[in-house]
Amino acid sequence: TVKGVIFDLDGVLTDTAEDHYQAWQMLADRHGMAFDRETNHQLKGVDRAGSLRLILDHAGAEVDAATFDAMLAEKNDLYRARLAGYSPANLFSGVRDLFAGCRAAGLKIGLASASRNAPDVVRLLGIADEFDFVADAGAVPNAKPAPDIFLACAAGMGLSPEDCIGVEDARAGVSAIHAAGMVAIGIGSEEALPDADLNVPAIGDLSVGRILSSERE
Ligand code: B16
Ligand code: MG
Repeated sequence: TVKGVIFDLDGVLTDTAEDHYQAWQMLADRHGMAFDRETNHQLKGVDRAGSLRLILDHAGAEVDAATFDAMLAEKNDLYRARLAGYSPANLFSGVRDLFAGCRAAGLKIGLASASRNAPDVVRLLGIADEFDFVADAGAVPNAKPAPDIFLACAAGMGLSPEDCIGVEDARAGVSAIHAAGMVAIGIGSEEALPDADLNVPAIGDLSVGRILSSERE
């Protein structure tokens, strides 16, 4: 039986995925590294250091540890500058209704974002109080596609993983949900997220009814 729904943040509840991309693109341009939107797909759901490693690999660049850390800080500054303009208007349409539906059905709501900035983002979106538990990306040993953050979120809500459903927009995230033993709902086409148990084009297309029936599909 479904008792909780665990949401990813970037690309699921709001369009920060685009801001992450723009910040990485600016960093890559500044440092003369080849990078584009296509390559960016591999970064979705991947944590900050993992993303930079992929970008450096793709560009065939190598940097020392100090430069690596400086680049991480530089990207985060670029990203946070974009967040400064965020407000509740940046919440994807349908999220509030979906959360209300989850509550009415007695389901708990959790957040499992790889982003260290997630607590700030949900505050800016005006939904910080909607969550029964917000998992801390900095406190789990292994990033997505490892199951750690989804398991930590289920535990934080006092639920067993098999009673939770995960909602993700990234392949690494869908893998993490499955590794945690949960049903995975993919926000995106079957082509983009072939491993999801149910695909919906956008969060606004998801209802509590579909969440509850996804378990039986
Ligand atoms: P930060 P999610 C992920 O968030 C993003 O998809 C990914 O692009 C980003 O690099 C990662 O968070 C780390 O974010 O640099 O803010 O710690 O999709 O898991 O909500
Ligand atoms: Mg995401």
